[in-house]
Amino acid sequence: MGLKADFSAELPAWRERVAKLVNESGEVIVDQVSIGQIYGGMRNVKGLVTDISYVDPSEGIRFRGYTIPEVLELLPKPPDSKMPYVGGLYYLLLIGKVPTEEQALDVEAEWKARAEIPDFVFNVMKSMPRDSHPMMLFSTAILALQHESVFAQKYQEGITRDEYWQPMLEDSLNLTAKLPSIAAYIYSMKYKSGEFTGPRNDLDWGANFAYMVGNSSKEYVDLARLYLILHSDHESGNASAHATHLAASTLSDIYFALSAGLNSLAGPLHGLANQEALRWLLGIHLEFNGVPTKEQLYNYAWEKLNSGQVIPGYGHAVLRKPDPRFTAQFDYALENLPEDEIFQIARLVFEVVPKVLVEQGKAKNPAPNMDAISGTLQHHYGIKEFEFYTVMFGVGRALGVSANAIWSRALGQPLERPKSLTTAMLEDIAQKAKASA
Ligand code: NMX
Ligand code: MLT
Repeated sequence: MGLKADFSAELPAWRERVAKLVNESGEVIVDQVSIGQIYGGMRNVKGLVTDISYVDPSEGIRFRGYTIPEVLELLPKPPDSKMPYVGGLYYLLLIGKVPTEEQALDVEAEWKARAEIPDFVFNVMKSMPRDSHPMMLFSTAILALQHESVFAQKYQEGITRDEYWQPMLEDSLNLTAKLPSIAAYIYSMKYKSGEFTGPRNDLDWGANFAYMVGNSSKEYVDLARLYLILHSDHESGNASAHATHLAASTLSDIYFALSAGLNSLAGPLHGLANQEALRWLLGIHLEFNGVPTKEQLYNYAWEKLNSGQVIPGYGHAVLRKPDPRFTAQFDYALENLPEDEIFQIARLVFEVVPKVLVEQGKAKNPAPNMDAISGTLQHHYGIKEFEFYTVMFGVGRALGVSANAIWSRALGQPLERPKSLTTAMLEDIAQKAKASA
């Protein structure tokens, strides 16, 4: 397998680099932590490392050093397509280099060869109540697949620590190969006829997702590729990446770890915000019987804030400017669906809501994140069942968190176990600090 050989080739230099850094500079202080940060969700505490992506507060995400426009420009694209192969993105995340077309197609071929899903996974999903949340079905299906884990089996057989990354890569390819089908099955079972069309061998991973959820138009296939790429990674501290990393740090396999990550993606302050954002836009459409005026929207936003609600899709724990993942989707909508009324509302919200949030003076970032717009595009192309959107986010996010999990194994990252204190201890520290000030 080309991907495995390319990963093997990268590894020795990385192992040497990390060992040198830790051996020579292990005592160097990187950050301090305040009582406010301990009680405040550890915001901006620098305690994690990844080389796969980095979020600059003003600029947004870079994947392996490349901005979103650069990624979309540089990755190989299928013939007549505006958006790249998602397999190429996975290669970039894993290997750190922009793939050739052959390397991107190699990942796509690996996924095709591993896409078949055992029947028991479908049976588990079928046995759940029909009104189950799609994220529960998605996470459960992934957990059921743990039965197939190569890592769990090899660990029992006693492989060495240096080899751990190999079955982790194997499991990650096996799992990511199946995700578009699992997601599309959930979509079909919950919202459509239930007659599931499996993947086609002549389509790439992103195009197959579009095909299986029932829209193979050129525009939607490109949007599906864009969506899956944009949602893949957002450095290591976001809740789904961190939860996946924490679970995997116990040497549990990627099935257990991704399921844990997805369970945290399912909260409204994280991935579920995408369904909430569309719900909020549709609510505005209903309330005003179309697109409101600026003034109506301004008052509406204030009403929501005054009733204690957050405005979904706005604000961010790290970003302090509009999210470039928002911008990429906004530009796609401007080009392809400027007349869509829900998009026009999303556009108006983008003009009005940051001003309202600034006036309220609470949110540190009044700008939109990617969830503010992602559902609007899906809704336009017929994926209207917004409870499903977080599953789509999860299909993309699996790429980033699994790439990180493979690298964590390869670099021998240990069990994650930070220290906690009691409130009395913190009060004591605070008192001593006051006394010595
Ligand atoms: N609407 C209303 N209030 C907000 C918003 C918002 N969009 N964003 C932040 N605030 C409030 C926040 O609730 C907090 O209030 P309080 O002091 O009463 O607890 C205050 O502003 C300060 O919060 P920040 O420090 O700016 O934000 P934090 O880092 O704590 O949280 C989010 C970040 C993303 C959770 C927050 O901005 C939010 O709840 N946004 C809406 C939900 C959302 O879009 N989530 C998706 C994030 C991206 N993703 O995909 O995961
Ligand atoms: C993400 O993509 O995970 C979100 O933007 C949340 C985050 O980075 O904290």
